[in-house]
Amino acid sequence: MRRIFVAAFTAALVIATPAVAEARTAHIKDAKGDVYTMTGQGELVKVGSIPNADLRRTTIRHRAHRVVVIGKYFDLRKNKDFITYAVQLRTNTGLTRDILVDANPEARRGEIHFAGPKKELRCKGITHRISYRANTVRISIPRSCLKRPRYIQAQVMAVAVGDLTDPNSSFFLDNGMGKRIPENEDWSRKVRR
Ligand SMILES: [Ca+2]
Repeated sequence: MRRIFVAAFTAALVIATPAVAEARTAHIKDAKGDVYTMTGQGELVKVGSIPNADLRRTTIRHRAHRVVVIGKYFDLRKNKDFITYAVQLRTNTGLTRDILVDANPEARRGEIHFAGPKKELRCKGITHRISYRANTVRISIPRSCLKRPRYIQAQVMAVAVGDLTDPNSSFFLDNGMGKRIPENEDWSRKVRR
């Protein structure tokens, strides 16, 4: 039922904003304080604003040769957390790719992973950059790795896991799509080339 409602709502938005759907850049704002954690019973509970988890904004640019995604956090810092910025892209042909940037105390500059539905794939020329000063994670993907799509759509999520040596450590997640529920699976609007 929820899915049907979400689909209907998304369709209504698309109809209401035809001009905007043509843009080559999308900005997705996300609220402050909408970070969730999971209890021992597997229940998701909202915990407010947590460093390294609370997303503020995502910018998606569809350029001539590259797709650039910039995730901005409210507070990205070098503490003991293991952090992941996760982007899923979908193209007009139905191709989906997962792009993950992982960073931790041993690897502050982070590592990037590019994967299809079943396994990690090679993407020559993919780059990433984490700026703890600007609170951003920037990902740049050659369009050739996405089979030169006409348009792309994105979903974004941030995950932070606390000090792994601490048995009471928890994990935090924020869905960056601007809805106050972590289970949100809405895609961004189409960002065309
Ligand atoms: Ca947020």
